[in-house]
Amino acid sequence: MSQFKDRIPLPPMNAQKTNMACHFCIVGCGYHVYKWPANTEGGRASDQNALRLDFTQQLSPMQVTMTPAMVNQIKDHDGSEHTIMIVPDKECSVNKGLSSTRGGQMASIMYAENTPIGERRLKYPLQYTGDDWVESNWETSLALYAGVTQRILDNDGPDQLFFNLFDHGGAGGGFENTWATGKLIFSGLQSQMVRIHNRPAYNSECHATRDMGIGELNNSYEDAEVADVIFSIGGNSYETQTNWFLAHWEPNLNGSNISKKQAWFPEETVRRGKVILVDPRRTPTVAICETIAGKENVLHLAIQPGTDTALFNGLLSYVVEQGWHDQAFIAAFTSGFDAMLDANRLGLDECSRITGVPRDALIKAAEWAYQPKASGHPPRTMHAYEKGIIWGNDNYRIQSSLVNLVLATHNVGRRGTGVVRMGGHQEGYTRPPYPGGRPAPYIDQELIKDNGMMLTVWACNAFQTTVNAETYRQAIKRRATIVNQALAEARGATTEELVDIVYDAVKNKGGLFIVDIDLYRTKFAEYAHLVLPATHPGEMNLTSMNGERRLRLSERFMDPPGIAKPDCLIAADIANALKARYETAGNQEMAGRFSGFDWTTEEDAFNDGFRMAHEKAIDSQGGPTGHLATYERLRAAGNNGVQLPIKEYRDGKLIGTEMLYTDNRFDTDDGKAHFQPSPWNGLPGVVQQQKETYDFWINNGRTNLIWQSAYHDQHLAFRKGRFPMAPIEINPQDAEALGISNGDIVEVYNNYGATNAMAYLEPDIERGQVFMMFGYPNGVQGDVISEWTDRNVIPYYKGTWANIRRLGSNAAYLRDVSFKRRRYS
Ligand SMILES: Nc1nc2c(c(=O)[nH]1)N[C@H]1C(S)=C(S)[C@@H](COP(=O)(O)OP(=O)(O)OC[C@H]3O[C@@H](n4cnc5c(=O)[nH]c(N)nc54)[C@H](O)[C@@H]3O)O[C@H]1N2
Ligand SMILES: Nc1nc2c(c(=O)[nH]1)N[C@H]1C(S)=C(S)[C@@H](COP(=O)(O)OP(=O)(O)OC[C@H]3O[C@@H](n4cnc5c(=O)[nH]c(N)nc54)[C@H](O)[C@@H]3O)O[C@H]1N2
Ligand code: SF4
Ligand SMILES: [Mo]
Repeated sequence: MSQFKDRIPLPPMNAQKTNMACHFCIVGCGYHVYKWPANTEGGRASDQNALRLDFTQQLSPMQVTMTPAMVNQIKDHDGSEHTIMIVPDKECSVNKGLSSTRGGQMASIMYAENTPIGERRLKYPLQYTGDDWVESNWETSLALYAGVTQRILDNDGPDQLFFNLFDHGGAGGGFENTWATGKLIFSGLQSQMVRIHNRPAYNSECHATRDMGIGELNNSYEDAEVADVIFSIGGNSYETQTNWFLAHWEPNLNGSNISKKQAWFPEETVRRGKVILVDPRRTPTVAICETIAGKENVLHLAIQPGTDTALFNGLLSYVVEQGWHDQAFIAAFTSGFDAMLDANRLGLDECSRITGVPRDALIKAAEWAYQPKASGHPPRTMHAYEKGIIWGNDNYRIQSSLVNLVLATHNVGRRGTGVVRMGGHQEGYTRPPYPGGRPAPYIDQELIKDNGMMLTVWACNAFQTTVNAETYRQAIKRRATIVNQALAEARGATTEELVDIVYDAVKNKGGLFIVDIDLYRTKFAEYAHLVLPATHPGEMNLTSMNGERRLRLSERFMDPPGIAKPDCLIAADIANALKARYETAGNQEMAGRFSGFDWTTEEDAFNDGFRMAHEKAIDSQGGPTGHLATYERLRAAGNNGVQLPIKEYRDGKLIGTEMLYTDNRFDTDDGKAHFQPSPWNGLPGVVQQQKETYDFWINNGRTNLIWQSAYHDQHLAFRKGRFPMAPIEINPQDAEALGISNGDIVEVYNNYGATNAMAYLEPDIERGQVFMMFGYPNGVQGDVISEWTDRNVIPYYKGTWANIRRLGSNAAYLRDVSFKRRRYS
């Protein structure tokens, strides 16, 4: 990390300045990167530093956010040393100068020699010899990759080639990389045996809402500023979409936005925003909302886990009884309302019994969100949902119920409304059509059942993040070992001989040949046979769009470690190696399937993919005008970029779209939005059985300061020190009954597996429920989740019950970790 401990060096006037959209979460906050020679520094006067701020006097509060984590020292390939500073951009409409604990540390996670990150980043391709890792080069590694792939493809067909594959934007994603991998795997190899980074099949998190005609990112962040009510379902947005919450919800909830509302909606009653949060857990977001908005403007519906479908069906039935639905809109622009209502009707008492939400709270929610305002206008209610229902009890059914309620009350296509995912990563999807059907094959289960000969793991890590993870790891490790034994016998083998050896192990002995493409040697990579080093934003140019479809270019500003490459160029290398092999074999037809990868930069992949997407791909969000976006124009558009789809390029500017469906034409064949029957149907059998057998609901998800599987964070003392082991929030009375204190190591176990966690006592957690951080390297929550999925193979990550017992304490955890409450009280 930075050599500067006591002060922060300032960028000189001539520092290089580039744009960067934070590559962690969906929000995609705008940052500026300053880079300058390490032996120079800017001065304190405003005409002596590139920030143009006058540090000779005390700056006003919030004038700039700048911390030591925002600077680092790097070295480029030519040996030149530089200081970098990555600071939030005040002019960016997304974050308005705000950072978060994750994005604010971007400089610290960039590759720098002599840091833990620098030490652990992959620099060269690595090959497993059967019992040891050795460094290799691209030529040898690609020859082996292409050789084994070709052998399997020719003899056994594409369905023996398996992939665990990212499909998002941001780091480990982006339009360049989704396109390149999609072109390789779907057009070239034509394999359907692909799962997405966060679920065990190739499907959509939002099949239901899309089937009903509504894409899941349909408003702007500004709509949250002018909504009458924000209705948040299964999201903990302060911790997970931090600056969407802070820069756009907060001004509405604290009442500072009234004049903006008045200007937007002059005829309507205007009032301070209210928020309804549906979550079985009193989250840090609930707590902070009460502080910002006052308790009287916050309604927390602490439903029983997995009962969201019943909640929405009950609210819908009540709203229709009151006549608060928009009958004109329903008649003109939708279909299927009556049949849906017949199927879903649920009385308030029954709804209250199932969800555990008191009847008067249900009525209050309906009145806030749907009862016409004093001016006679219906309220503008923005519905925002995320993993509490996406990974909830029957994704398809819950989403149908939610969108039914939203459509009936016309809370889409009007400013201040929207029914939107809060989102995970940024988006960056553009790929040729998936060659498989719906439902897609359940890839994890296929691997566990000994199917598949080769598995490529690309920018994801199911060892820590899938369901039924313990069983999954056991199967993969057992099958990897079979290949290891064969590799250990290979001495002096040429590439072709190695291909023979590997092929024999996977064809005749049940082995699995594994390749991992990542930034680090992850838990999964430990069981791979080939590990390829990738680059991430900053080391490559990358485009992604955020949760309001805002497309930006994050510019390359430094060299990658060693000989690491952008994922899109790794995909191109693989395709080109296969093409050459088929040409040598005289098979022009197969060679043709791997042509069109003669790229030298990531911009080539962008131009081939995103810009041409209207001809080649599905679901690119670029629309027929995607070709208007060029790197040059995006660079000029800076951190505000352009909201997709692009309408036109005029006067040197890309003109985008703020809100979808304002014309009430939806994404269906007939242009109408389709209601869908989705009656309440209880918990899935396997889950219900767990619930009856074990004492605790093992709720799980994220905390503010850890990003995903902690692939960077585990190397940073500040983060790992905060959580040496996955924390599990538990009610103090439950803890007492089990003899558990803060910091104790506990075992969480059930009929699927067992894992450890670090107890964190929290009075806001209900008795009989706990909340465990998911995906952590030390304590994998997925070990205790069942393999149950909905009809589209979407898992129920949030739905598992288990027992908990105290193992003991670790003196260092007790000494070093703070157990201060993480909620405002
Ligand atoms: N129990 C439980 N499980 C869950 C969830 C849950 O809520 N509960 N949530 C699910 C969700 S929503 C998600 S998104 C998944 C996350 O699951 P994963 O996607 O498996 O986890 P990540 O940590 O995001 O994995 C990213 C990997 O890519 C690498 N990487 C980063 N940038 C790059 C790059 O530019 N190129 C390459 N090649 N590699 C890169 C990182 O080092 C890391 O190893 O977990 C899912 N699993
Ligand atoms: N700090 C941080 N931010 C992140 C990430 C990260 O790793 N760290 N990851 C990013 C990614 S990839 C994603 S997908 C998003 C996820 O963002 P979120 O969905 O906000 O995060 P989660 O913690 O997975 O789950 C949200 C809530 O679902 C609740 N929940 C559980 N069961 C139910 C239920 O039955 N019904 C309802 N209504 N709620 C339920 C949980 O109590 C939890 O508070 O976060 C993104 N942002
Ligand atoms: S809110 Fe998300 S995008 Fe913004 S700085 Fe934080 S992690 Fe990055
Ligand atoms: Mo996610």
